[in-house]
Amino acid sequence: WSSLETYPYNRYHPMGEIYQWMSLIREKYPEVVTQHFLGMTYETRPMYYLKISQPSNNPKKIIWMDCGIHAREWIAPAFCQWFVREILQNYQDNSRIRRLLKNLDFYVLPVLNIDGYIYTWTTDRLWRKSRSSHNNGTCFGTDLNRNFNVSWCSIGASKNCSDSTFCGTEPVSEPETKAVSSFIESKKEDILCFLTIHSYGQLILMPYGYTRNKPSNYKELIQVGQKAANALKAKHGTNYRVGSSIDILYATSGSSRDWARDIGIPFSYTFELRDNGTHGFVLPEAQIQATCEETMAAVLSILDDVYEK
Ligand code: ING
Ligand code: ZN
Repeated sequence: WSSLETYPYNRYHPMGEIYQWMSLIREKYPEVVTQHFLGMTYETRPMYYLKISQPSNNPKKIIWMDCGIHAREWIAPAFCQWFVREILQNYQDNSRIRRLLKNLDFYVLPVLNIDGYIYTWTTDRLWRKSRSSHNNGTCFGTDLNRNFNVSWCSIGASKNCSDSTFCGTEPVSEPETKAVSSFIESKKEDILCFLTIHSYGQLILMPYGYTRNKPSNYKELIQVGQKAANALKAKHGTNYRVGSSIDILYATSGSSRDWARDIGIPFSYTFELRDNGTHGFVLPEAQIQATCEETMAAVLSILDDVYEK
């Protein structure tokens, strides 16, 4: 590929290409897209998010979406890119997307765990964590989705740095989680919905993972999530389950989704995209398009709903 027009959204891309893609997107749509620095990774790579926003006089609520907090879940960054393209290609002609963009700003972080993502391309396809060094360089990586400051390392996480769910040395010990936390914290009054994209398992997960207590708007979260799963299934027949993390997956602490809900962001969901385990994290490129199409339907359903409420 040599330009945005030929960028293959149905392929996985190494990090260098995703950086280039972000520049091309911002250059092609300067009236609605800006690129912003969020922070540096452990290995000192810059983290950028894209802000998609139309100029307007009325104050707008924010939708946050991050992808690739876990390195090996390649379909997640592919979906963040797909989502950005769909919004930008359609906001002028498609009345549904036009209305969303009139009332909401989208903040998209295409790859949260950049160091880990690169490591899955160069060295170990199934790496999950970041790449920070621990115990005098004897073990590497923190599970960034166990490192947020919510019931930190109480359950479903490990204090042993060689484990794949190592929670870090203290809450928000990692530069990547610091960057995301402080940004979200600074905007939390305006953030309506927090979406974090993973694979695999075909699930829409709501808070909480660390307790069986339910968030105050549990019923509404379930309704909105179930409707999204129905919209998803209508595309290609893929079945998703909807529920609290601890009820339908497993107990976890220190996740970004639970943290976002507990600092007051009303709608907070984790998506676990395809598949159900046949290919697992190594989802074939041939499934990128269908996965992104159906996920787009689910996300748009959530956005329509949360905007109404
Ligand atoms: N699963 C998620 C994990 O971090 C999850 C599930 C997400 C649990 C968010 C709690 C909160 O373990 C994968 N596949 O990473
Ligand atoms: Zn994950």
